[in-house]
Amino acid sequence: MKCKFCDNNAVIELRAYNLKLCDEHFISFIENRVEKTIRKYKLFNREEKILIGISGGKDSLNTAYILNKLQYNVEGIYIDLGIGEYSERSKGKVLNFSEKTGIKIHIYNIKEDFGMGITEIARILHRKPCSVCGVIKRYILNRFAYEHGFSVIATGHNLDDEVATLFSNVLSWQEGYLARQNILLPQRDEKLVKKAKPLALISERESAAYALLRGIDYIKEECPNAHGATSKFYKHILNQIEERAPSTKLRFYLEFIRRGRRFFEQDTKEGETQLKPCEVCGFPTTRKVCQYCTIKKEIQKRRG
Ligand code: Q46
Ligand code: ZN
Ligand code: ZN
Repeated sequence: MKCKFCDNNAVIELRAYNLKLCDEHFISFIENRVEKTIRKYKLFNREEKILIGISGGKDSLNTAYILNKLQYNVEGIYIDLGIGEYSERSKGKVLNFSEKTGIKIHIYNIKEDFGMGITEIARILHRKPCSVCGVIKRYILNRFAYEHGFSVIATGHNLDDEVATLFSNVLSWQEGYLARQNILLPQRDEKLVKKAKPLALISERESAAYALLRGIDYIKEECPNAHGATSKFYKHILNQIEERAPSTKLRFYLEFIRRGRRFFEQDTKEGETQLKPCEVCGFPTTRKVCQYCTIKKEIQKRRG
């Protein structure tokens, strides 16, 4: 199997693009695709300060690596969720990556805010860890970015993540979520930093191959709270469809972004809930007190 562009042996076949590529051409294919995504969807420019949410997994480390390589102005933030050994190991990978690449990565420990990790917070509040975790991570990313002068937050969401979310939202016609799903989430409030997904058109498999070829050492195990996530089941089904009909995932997602999304956007625009400052922290929310402050208050009350 020869590379489409040179005489070297191909190391990967990308059926969605009908391409077989050697390692060098695969690496430049991925980097060009990310650069094109950034330009086409106007995610950010080289003057902007970009904060990358880094978990220690392949996608977020790849995002940092690629953006840095493309000479964007990036720093990362690792949020230590206090999930036992999993957090310890992922933090180790992140520190290692930072040392090797010279990319600055801030470490934020949620224990400083709550006195405990995610699993314990969820147990005390009788909530699912991932729902509490999502609220806390989103809040910290935004507040940190805002307070440190970043104009954009980049996350490592890949094509498979995006397609699984889209599939799930379509199955139950979640109009509000469909209206908000995009590669760029613009700034809706002075204190709400815009969010971008530069890897949105890179599949999970492509991302794993890129990390491998670039020698990026990432955490392979999953968070212990991720077990049984519906998104995993959807990804599995979508991969079966992709196996039979290559490029279905990409088409489903891109056609939604190009053509489908706007219909949901129009429907929800008028009824869009107004953001107002949280009475406790001042960051925008649709409630009187934001979810983050509510969780914090509840935890403080239970701890006495
Ligand atoms: S870290 Fe947090 Fe994930 Fe773990 S608790 Fe759930 S949301 S699974 S990306
Ligand atoms: Zn080649
Ligand atoms: Zn608040």
